[in-house]
Formats: sequence, structure tokens, C-alpha cells
Amino acid sequence: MLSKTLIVNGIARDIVADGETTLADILRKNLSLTGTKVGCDTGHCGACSVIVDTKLIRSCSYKFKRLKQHATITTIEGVGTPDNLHPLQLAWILHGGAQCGFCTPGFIVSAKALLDLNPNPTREDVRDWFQKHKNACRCTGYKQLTDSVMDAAAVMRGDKDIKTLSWEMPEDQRIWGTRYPKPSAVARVTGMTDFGADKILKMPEDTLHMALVQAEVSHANIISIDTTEAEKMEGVFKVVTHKDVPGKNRITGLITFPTNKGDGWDRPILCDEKVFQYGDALAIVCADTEAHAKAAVSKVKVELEQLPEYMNAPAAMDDNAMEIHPGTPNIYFEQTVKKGEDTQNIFEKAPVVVEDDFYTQRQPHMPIEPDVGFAYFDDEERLVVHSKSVGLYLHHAMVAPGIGIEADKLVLVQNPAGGTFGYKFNPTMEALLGVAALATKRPVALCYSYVQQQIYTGKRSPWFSHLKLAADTSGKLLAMDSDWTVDHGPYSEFGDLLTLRGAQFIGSGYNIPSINGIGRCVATNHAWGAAFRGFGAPEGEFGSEVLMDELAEKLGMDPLELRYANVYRKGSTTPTGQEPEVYSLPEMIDILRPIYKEAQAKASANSTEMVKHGVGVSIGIICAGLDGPDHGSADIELNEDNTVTLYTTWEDHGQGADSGTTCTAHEALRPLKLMPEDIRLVLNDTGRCPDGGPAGGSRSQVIVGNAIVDACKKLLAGLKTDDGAFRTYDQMVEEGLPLRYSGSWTAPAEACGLDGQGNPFVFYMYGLFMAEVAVTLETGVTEVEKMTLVADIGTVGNKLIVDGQMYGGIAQGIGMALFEDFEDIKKHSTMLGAGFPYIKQIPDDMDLIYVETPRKEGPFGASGVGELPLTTPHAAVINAITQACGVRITKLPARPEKVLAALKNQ
Ligand code: MCN
Ligand code: FES
Ligand code: FES
Repeated sequence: MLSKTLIVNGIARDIVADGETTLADILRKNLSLTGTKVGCDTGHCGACSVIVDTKLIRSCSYKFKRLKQHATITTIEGVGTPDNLHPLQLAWILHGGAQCGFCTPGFIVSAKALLDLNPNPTREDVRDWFQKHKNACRCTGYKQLTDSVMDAAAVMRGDKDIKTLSWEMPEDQRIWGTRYPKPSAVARVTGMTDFGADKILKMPEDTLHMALVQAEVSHANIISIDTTEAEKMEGVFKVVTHKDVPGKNRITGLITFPTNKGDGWDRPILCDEKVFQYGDALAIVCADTEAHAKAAVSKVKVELEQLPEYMNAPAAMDDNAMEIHPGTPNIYFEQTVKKGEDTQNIFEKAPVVVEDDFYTQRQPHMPIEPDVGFAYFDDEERLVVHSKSVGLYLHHAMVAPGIGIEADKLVLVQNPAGGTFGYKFNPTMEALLGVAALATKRPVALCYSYVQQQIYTGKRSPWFSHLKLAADTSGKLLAMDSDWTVDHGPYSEFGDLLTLRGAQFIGSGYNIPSINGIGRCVATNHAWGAAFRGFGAPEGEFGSEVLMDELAEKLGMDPLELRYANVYRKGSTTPTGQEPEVYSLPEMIDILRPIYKEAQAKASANSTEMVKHGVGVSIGIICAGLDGPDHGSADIELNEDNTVTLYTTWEDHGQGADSGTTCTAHEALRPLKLMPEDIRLVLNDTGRCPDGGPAGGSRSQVIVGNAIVDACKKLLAGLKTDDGAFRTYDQMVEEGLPLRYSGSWTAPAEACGLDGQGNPFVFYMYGLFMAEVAVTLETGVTEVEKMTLVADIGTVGNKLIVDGQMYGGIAQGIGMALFEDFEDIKKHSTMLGAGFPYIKQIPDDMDLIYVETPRKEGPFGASGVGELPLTTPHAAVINAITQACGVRITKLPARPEKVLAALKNQ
């Protein structure tokens, strides 16, 4: 043990600790300074950045023994406080820099270290600094962070007034449609938001810490699991196996498709008979400390009989492959799409036909915060599970029977989440926490390491597609044939729904009169398929958007003009035969055209023998809402002080559920003249909130938003007196009137039939992407220099939030185009290995242009936004590479070696 005095945020603190303890642990555990977050824990993300003396360091990789006596340490708590915010924190709020906010303390401390050294940095200096110090953000696309540093620096130099970093209530007292910061912004920029791991540090002393015994093979029969030795290890309370699970020990995928050949009960909570994928949980060690739990993991003896591993769909589809789930064929779901006439005749006669194969990869979500959760029994003997779930009621139904608990005895609560991007649309550790708490009757907690985050949470399912387009000589599309295969890993949940997306979105944006296609969902032994922002659109539309460019080339047409000739106009229908709710694409192309021409001229002027520049475009479309009559509920209650409380589940990934709920309710309750802070939020707790539904499918603003509007209308009607005034709380009580009102909304839509035809969604979002790239011929390296997005998401509710959604989604699309993958289980199990895009991989130059076509059914005209920016930016990048240097990469990601190989084959 070592004893040292450290000067932490200006105060001398005496610390006694093991020399091997990391500084992050000293700060978080010994000093309770939980503003410093730990993400990757391996030096790759910068979430844990603090300043030691004058140097910026990553505290997760810095040992206590390295610190000098009286070393000075600055953490986020020392930068500024809620009532005395630093200019950097103010700027972060003003620019919407904290989405989930998990990276935020690290970034702000890092920016402070930069400004201490260089008070007058250029944007490039800022970007170089964050790159060098590995400050990683998965939400924002970085632009708003650079904006924040530049503005804060100007204020700190005295070049700008501090007032330029403040925000006020607009004069008309309306925050809908403005850039009003989200309610949780101050907590996020000061490091005061308690994420799951922070809450665990504050749990009762008798909390047991869990460590998982996980499979290190991808497919095996289990012969035995022996926990005897592990149970004897220091601090171990119990080792939980499948034998301790009172329920069905399966997570159900809630299958609603009658044509699914499986029953949806295929995912074990704790493996009993078989291992289906690398990382599958075999046992849980529950001990007094995390270190003791982890130490006992290797003492659990597991005997396995290895089976052939089918690591991709073609392998699992082979005639000789065994059934991964005995009794269910590996191809367990098929979806067709049949629109218009028989396409075979059309293809035979069509003057122009193009076809190609496409592959989109197993993209990892890579939130900065790894998965985390805890569980306990409350005073009503209910099992309460806290996690990053973005589908609380959905997950409740998926895990309760498997755990073996009555539905009314299980409560699910969402912790503030450090980004999910969809992986938490699927349950991860909820059932593990539940069975451990049941088996031990103690509070339990589980923090995944970053490797566990990578190997044992779901990934974007790879798609193998073959697409074919027919057109006349003027470029008018005549027909499309589509064939797509979804590699969904071993667990079926939402695999059928994802496969249906192929029918709905391949070729969307264009009026294609006849379509014939079939898609299939395949069980494999690679990482299980989870929802990922875009859910089927980035996978399906990638092929059709690249093939449109191939068609343009064959026709000798400009790719933008080919699109213009075919996009939805009155009389057009979507691939499911639905009439779009708005027809904004021609206008969007008209807006982009001059910008596109200018970019093309610039690209050809800048191209040299060594570096080729190119411009690519793509159209991206996706639904806002889940298939068919998507439904949500919300309650609003008048409080004693005449403020209101809003109750619903609008789960927060980081996208800003607090902003969405507040802005929507504030607008709906304008007659009451409330301030935003008069709207209190009770969100995301199945014990206290009605079911708003999951925060997936970019549905919350439209579906939950409409439910909130409905509840608010009812409250207003309840408060209104005959002479048009509004009653106070006291008057309501006096008159015995209800104080709490329930609202709901159901989308007037019908799910698609077996032929993939129908009107499945009320709302869509429309995007037109343009990428400007530079390809270095010698290395094959592609740099995205600029992205432009023209978008129609209906009326914009909060511009700050919506801009942030766009930048962040585009950045993930660039990652998908060029860097990211989770194929090699070992190599891709870290952020660096999996190709996480840092600031220099994302252009600082990103332009957003909104075409606001109000939606008739939307709350105040809004459609959704969250997933639009990740529909097809990758296709625009890939098309730009082709325009730059002539090679066409159809299998993602387009890493330099792939581009180089294609260049050599030219
Ligand atoms: N909004 C708005 N005006 C509109 C539409 C939406 O101001 N016309 C605002 C909403 O109030 C909300 C945000 O934009 O704050 C996103 O709204 P919406 O499109 O309804 O999406 P959800 O709230 O349902 O969020 C889910 C969506 C999905 S499906 C994924 S995945 C996703 C995403 O949003 N994951 C994210 N955005 C993310 N952003 C961050 N930072 N982290 C994630 O994990
Ligand atoms: Fe320390 Fe990621 S760099 S937590
Ligand atoms: Fe940066 Fe979420 S705000 S990771």
C-alpha cells in the first residue's frame, strides 16, 4: 500500500491505496469523484481524461504509484460546477455537445488542457489535439465539439462576451422549433449524471458483484459445469448456473410472424445444453467484490464437446450444415416482395439491365459506455432491474418467463445510458441480473468490460444481397429483382422483422412499378444480431443506392439526374405499394443540384496524379415508427405547486428523450404559460410510467409525442373553467376533479402481408446525402472531406438536438463505409481493433439543409429523425470513391487494402 497526498481540484487529499490502483479508481472509488467516466478501460476512448500537473492523461491507464507526492489533479468537478459553469461547459450546452454525455467530462477536461497550453487554437489544432489524446465520441460526429472549443476559447481570450454562451427563453415563450438546450445538459457537462457504473458505486454494502463465465468457442454441446472449486474462492457467495434458474431459462423473441419456423425461445439466459456463440454465458460468479468474482471465473470447470462453427450465412446455409437449434432449420424465416407485374418478362425485354452483389458488415455499435446494470428487491418484494434498456416494457415481456418471475413482481428501469445506437433494443444483461438476484436474494451488479461489450452484445446483422435493376433508355426504372440474406447470429429475436425491412426498403425512394424479391433470415454462430440504428435501411439501401450509380454509368447519365428522374412524385408508390405521405425528394434534389455541381467542379480541379477527388450521392429513406398500429401512452399530472409531471417510457439512448418530452409537452401546454422546468419528468420505469413503447424505429417523437399531446389536451380540458380560465391545483382538489390524465396514440397503419405489400408506416424520413472524398492512389486510403445532407423530417422540434442526430449518424455511416467491423472475434474486440472513427476520420465540414414538410399526423408536424442520418451516407461515400478513382467497392468496409487491391485490378 502507498500513502500520498494529492492536490485534487485545489484541495489536498490524503490517499492510501495499492500502488497498482488506477488513478480512475482512486478518483471514482476513493474520492467519489464519479464525474470521471471509465469507458474502454484500455486507453482507447479518453472518457477518463484528467489533468495531472499540466499534462492530460487517461486515468484508466495511469497507476497510483506513478503519481508524485502533491501532484495536482484536475477533474471535471474542478473545471466548473452547475452554478459556476466554465465557458467550455457553457459552450458544450449551447452547441448540443453532450448527447449521451458519457464522453463529455473527458472531452471538456481535454479541451481545458489544450486551452491552458494554447489559448488561440485553430479548428485543426483542436481536432489534432482530440485525435492525439484519443478522445472518442460515438454520438456527435465531433463538429459541435470543435464548435464548442472555438467559442469557449474566444470567450476566454476576451474576444467574445460570455453572454454569447448563454441561452434564454424565446420572447414568444415557445421552445418547440428552437435550439433550447435539453434539461439534463448541465448535469451532463459537469459529470454529475450518474450512469450505471456510478450508481453501482453508491449501492448498499451487501451488494454482490457478478462476473460471467463465458464460452470461448462458438458452437458446442455442454457436457458438464463444475462450480465446486470456484465456490470455495475468497469472497465468493454463490456461483449461479442454469440449474438455479426457476423459469424457462430462455429469452423470448416474441415472434409474431406465423411463417417463422422457430418458436422464438432460442436464447438461453445461462447455457444449459449448448453453446451457440463465442461469449455465451455459462455461469455467474457472485462475490463480495468485482475482483473476487473475476478471480473465481477461471475456477469454474466447463466440459464441452465442440461442434462445427458456422461463422457466416453461406456456411450455415450449406446443405451439410447441422441445425444450430436442433429442430429448427438454419434458414428459419423467408420474406417475399411482389409488386406490380412479373419482373421476368420485363427484364427479358428491358433495354438496360444492371446487377451486382453487395455485402454490409457486422457493424459493432461501440458506445463509449460498456453495458452495465444492477438489480435488487424493493420493499414490495418486487425484483427491480436497472439497465441500459431502450425497450423497457418490451424487455419485461421478453425476460420475465425465462427468469421465472410473475410479471407484476418485475420492474425494469433505465439508467442514463452512455449511447446504445440500438444494441439495447435487445435485452443484454437484464435476465442475468434477474436470475442472480433471485438466486442470491441480494442486490447484484454487473459491469461489462469493453471486450465483453464487443463479444457479448448484439451486432448489426451482415447482409448478402444480389440486386438487379431494369430501366428504359431514358433512365426510367421498370423493375427490380432483389435477393437478400440476413446473417442474424444464433438468436432469432427481431430477425424476421429485420428481414422484412429488405422488402420495405431495398429500392426505396424510387417509383419502381414492378418488384420481385425474396429475403431470408439465417441462424449462424457469430455474434447475435441486434437492432442497429437504421435497422435494415443501411443494409438494404446500400445495394440499391450503389446499383443506381452503376445504372447511371451504363446509361451515361449523371447519378443525381438518374435519381431525379425516378424519385417519388404524386402517383408513385413505395416498394410496399404505399403512397408516400409527402413528396419532397424532387425539391431536395433541386436544392442540392447547384451545390453538387460546384463540388464536382472542385473535385476535378483538385485531383492530381496521386490523389483523386470525387463526389457521390445517395438517397436514404426510413420509417419513423414500428410496423402497423404502433401505439404509445403517456400520463400528465398537475402538481401541488401548479407545475406538471409527465410519465412515460421514452427511453434515452443519448438522443435527448428529456428534450423531446419537454419540448412536446411545453408546446401542447402553451395556454398554461409554463416554463420548461415546470414540466417534471418521470421517465423510463415500468413501476411508475405507462408504456410509451421502446425507443426504436425513431418512433418516440411521433408516437410517444402524439400520446403526450393527447394527455396534455385532456389535462387542459380538465383544467378549463366555463369562462375559459384554468383552475389551479387547489381548485381542482376542491372540486374533486382528477389531477392525472392519460393520453395515447395509435398509428393508423397496417403491417405488410406475406407479399411484402401494405401501408406499414404513417411516417417516413427522407434524406439526400452527398459525400466528397479524396482517395490516395498509393495507399488506397479514403478521406471523407465533406458531407452534405438535405433532409425532410417534417417540422424540426429542437434544432440543436436534430443537428446533433444528423452529424452523429453521418459519422457512423462513414465508419460503416470505411472502417468498422466485428468479424474477427479477437482482433475486433477493442475499439481500436474494430475501427472506431476518431475525430480526424470524420470531416469537420458537414452541411445540413432542412426541407420542413409538416406531417399531417405528426405532433406539430414532426416526423422522426434518429435513424435517417444512418440510412445511406456509406453509399454516398462508396459512390464518391468510384467517381474519384473508378473502383467500386460493393463489400464493406472499404478499408485501404480493399481499395488498393481494386485499384491494382483496374
Ligand atoms: N426530434 C426533433 N424533431 C423531430 C424529430 C425528433 O426535435 N422532428 C428529436 C426528439 O425529440 C428526440 C430526437 O430528436 O430528442 C430523436 O427523436 P426520434 O427520431 O423520435 O428518435 P427516438 O427518440 O425514438 O430515439 C431513437 C433513435 C434510434 S432508433 C437510435 S438507434 C438512436 C437515435 O435515435 N440511438 C442513439 N439517436 C441516438 N443518439 C445518440 N446520441 N445515441 C444513441 O444511442
Ligand atoms: Fe480510459 Fe477509455 S481511455 S476509459
Ligand atoms: Fe459523446 Fe455520447 S456524447 S459518446
